[in-house]
Amino acid sequence: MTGIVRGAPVPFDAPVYVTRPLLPPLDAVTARLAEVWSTQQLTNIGAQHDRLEAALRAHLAVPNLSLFTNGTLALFTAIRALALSGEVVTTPFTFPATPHALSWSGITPVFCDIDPVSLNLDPAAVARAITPRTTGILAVHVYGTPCDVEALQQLATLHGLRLIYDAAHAFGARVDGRPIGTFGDATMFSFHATKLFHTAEGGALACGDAALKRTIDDLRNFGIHGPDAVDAIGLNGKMTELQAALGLCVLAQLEGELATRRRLLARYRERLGSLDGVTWLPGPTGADASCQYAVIRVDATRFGCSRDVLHRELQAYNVFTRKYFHPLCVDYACYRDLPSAARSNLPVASRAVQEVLCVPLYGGLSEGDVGRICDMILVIRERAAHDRVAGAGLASRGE
Ligand code: T4K
Repeated sequence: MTGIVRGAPVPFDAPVYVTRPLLPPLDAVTARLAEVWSTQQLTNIGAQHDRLEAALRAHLAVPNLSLFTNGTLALFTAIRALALSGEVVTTPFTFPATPHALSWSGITPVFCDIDPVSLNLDPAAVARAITPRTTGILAVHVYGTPCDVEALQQLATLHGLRLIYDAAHAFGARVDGRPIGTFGDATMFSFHATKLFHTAEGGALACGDAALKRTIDDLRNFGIHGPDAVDAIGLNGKMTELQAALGLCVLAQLEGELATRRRLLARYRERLGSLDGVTWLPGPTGADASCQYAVIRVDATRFGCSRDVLHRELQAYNVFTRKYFHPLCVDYACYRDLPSAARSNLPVASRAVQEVLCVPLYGGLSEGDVGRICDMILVIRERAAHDRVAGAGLASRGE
């Protein structure tokens, strides 16, 4: 059943999640796995790995790329390869992996506020957070929206800092045509199943410096430099042949997935683009966009109910949105006592985290599905307005 029956949207029969992985045809995956079986090489930088590394280097248009078993270990390795220590300035509006990669490396994350429009690190706030102990900036292209790369690079250069980008959400994004993985000293990508391009679990580091790539490659393999040499304290971050084989199959389907996501994003914007109380993040569009997430901001006063109420009410229709990245990292027990975690330091992030909502976006959805989700949002909004007049119900709930 579809659409609206007697003024009420009909819930989806099956749950609609914020995302679903791109699943290539099983035959294609089996054929690749047959190649792996024939070589009996399952990991330790085999043929599938090398093929995928080369294909992604070309796709992302980066000079050097190293594949990892997940994005978090790629981030750890970038931090070690660039010899960061002391304090690193970062954003509180991200997934836990970002600040954890610093803390796990014995570095103090120094959180600073974000830009009210892009929701990425505010360069002016970064400048204020730099101290003599600062060795780097770890910035996130959150939701795939590029950071102010120019301003951050200027700060890094001025203060002699390393600049690492967490581009977990920004696969394929560009800044005025320039590939996202070509900024800063190193850029991390995540290839988790929830990402546009994935290898079930996986990740990569891009960098401009060939010597840095060699260090990264050693560090992701226990620091082994040759048959008889271990030159550094490395970890095991290698991508397996099974992951790489899947990745090659996913990459072959990527254009189709992107085209669908672009259509779905356009449909969302067409239906909800001018809705009072709903703002769309102004990320890049067209070929420059990563199309990783569809993100709205809900202004409770103008919309009629809070983001949390909308999130909960959509569940009644079998639609499972996500409040990425709620709570802020500074609200985790492990960070809450840091001086930079003070709310007074983070007014913009504190507001944004109450308003953002990621709505479903993936190639398995149809434009009709997106239309239904928009109908549901509109009906929830109308009900909140009605309740407001009546002084009860959704709008008055303090969530
Ligand atoms: N930096 C940033 C900024 C990040 O966002 C992330 C990861 C990282 C670093 C670290 O990269 P990795 O080490 O993960 O490579 C998910 C992902 O696990 C995580 O990779 C991602 N960010 C984060 C934003 O989202 P959860 O806990 O929200 O995922 P989960 O399991 O609730 O999945 C969300 C929805 O996706 C499910 O409701 C259904 C669907 N799903 C999920 C999986 C795993 C599927 O349909 N199939 C699946 O296999 O963290």
